[in-house]
Amino acid sequence: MTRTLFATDALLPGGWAKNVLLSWNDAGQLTQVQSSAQPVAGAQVANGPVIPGMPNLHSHAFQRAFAGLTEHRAEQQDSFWSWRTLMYRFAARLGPQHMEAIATWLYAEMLEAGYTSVCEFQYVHHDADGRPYADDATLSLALLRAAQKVGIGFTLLPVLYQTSGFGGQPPNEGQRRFIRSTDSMLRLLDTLKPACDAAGARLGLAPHSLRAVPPDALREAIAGLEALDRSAPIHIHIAEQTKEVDDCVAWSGQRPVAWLLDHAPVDARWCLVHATHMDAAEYARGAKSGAVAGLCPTTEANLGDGIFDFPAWRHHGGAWGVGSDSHATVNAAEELLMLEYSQRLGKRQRNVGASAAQPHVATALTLEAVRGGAQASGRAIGGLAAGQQADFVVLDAAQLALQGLAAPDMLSSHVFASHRTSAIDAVWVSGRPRVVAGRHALHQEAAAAFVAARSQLLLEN
Ligand code: NGQ
Ligand code: ZN
Repeated sequence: MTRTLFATDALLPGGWAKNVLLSWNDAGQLTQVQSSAQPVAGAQVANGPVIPGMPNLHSHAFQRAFAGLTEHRAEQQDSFWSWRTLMYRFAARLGPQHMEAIATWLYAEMLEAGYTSVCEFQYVHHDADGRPYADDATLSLALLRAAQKVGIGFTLLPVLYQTSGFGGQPPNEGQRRFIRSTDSMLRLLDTLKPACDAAGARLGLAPHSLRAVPPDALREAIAGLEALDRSAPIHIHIAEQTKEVDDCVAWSGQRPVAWLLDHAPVDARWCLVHATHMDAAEYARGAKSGAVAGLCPTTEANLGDGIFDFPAWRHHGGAWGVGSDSHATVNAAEELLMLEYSQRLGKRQRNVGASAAQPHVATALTLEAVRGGAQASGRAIGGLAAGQQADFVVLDAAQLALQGLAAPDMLSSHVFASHRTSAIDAVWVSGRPRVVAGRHALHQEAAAAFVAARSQLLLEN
């Protein structure tokens, strides 16, 4: 097996470097990243610039199968909440085989689109009637198997979900498959830990939102997780919709991010997914907590959530990364594009995402999103440096949008001026090529199984 790759250009944590030799060990961990190197006889040579693989920090895999199917008027004024009603209807019919087929295709798509790992925020736990499966871990294990089959890095975040609104409102019918006690969640984590360890996956916990998890349960679940793994990742949906901010204020007198910072041990283990609606104090305190802001730009646009104030978060040194969430779009470059464009539209400026260190927007955003995504994943996938996993993407220097350009402009063209995945040549995870000439080995069979699963789910509608 090849354990070296030579690249004329590579994006290292400190910026672009020339003539880089990447070396890794049998475990898929980078052992050396040497710039200004000589091509080694026998080393494979990359077909274009090498960039770090992007961690996808937020996914609900099953939602891929109804992407595109809610883009029609269902109510006088559609919203996140009317979308959610349709999503619940779809989730109600899902079986373990559907889950595995959908996730297998989705994860192959992610690899082809520049993601090398994914955090799965997994909340459909029970059967269609809301009863636990004979093996309570059935649906989580289906996702883990899908990830292993296609070779994407994995962080499993089983979701705690107990109430339908602030102040302990009972769950509704559409939520029956999600609900579990704190004790049963801790038992599920115990069951999943050895399976995740054996698969090289990380196990964390996701309290769904402050709407869905009362304060006592939040405290007990985190204590239980800490007993299992003191540094495990903790993800939560926090302030996506203005209605949830208003409801939180009515319940507690505080906005959700402020409430969380005052009542939970928020630190670098945490990922605040959709921290969309914060006031100035929340931007400052949230960023300084060390938590990662989990941005899902295309989903947030698709659902009409609002615009995150990216410069404010960065001004306070906040970590951030991207997720594809509902998977209306599955493409790492496109999330960066949408993030940048939302800022341009909101602020009437250009190149908002550039930084003092990196004037090229795509370069700056890629490096920061990889770093934050790795932190949120709880795995050593933070870029092209010794000790990190050998997860990287080779751009296709022969692609029309890239031909003849300097490396930073090639990445800019990949993000801003190509037909999305078409500029990706190869994707490596843990030192193994999973995508070659733009294609995953399981592309065809996984796509066919996905379409069959989706057709079956739609028939049962
Ligand atoms: C989810 N998705 O859990 O899939 C949520 C919708 C909710 C997003 N927040 C459900 N985008 O938040 O209640
Ligand atoms: Zn989500």
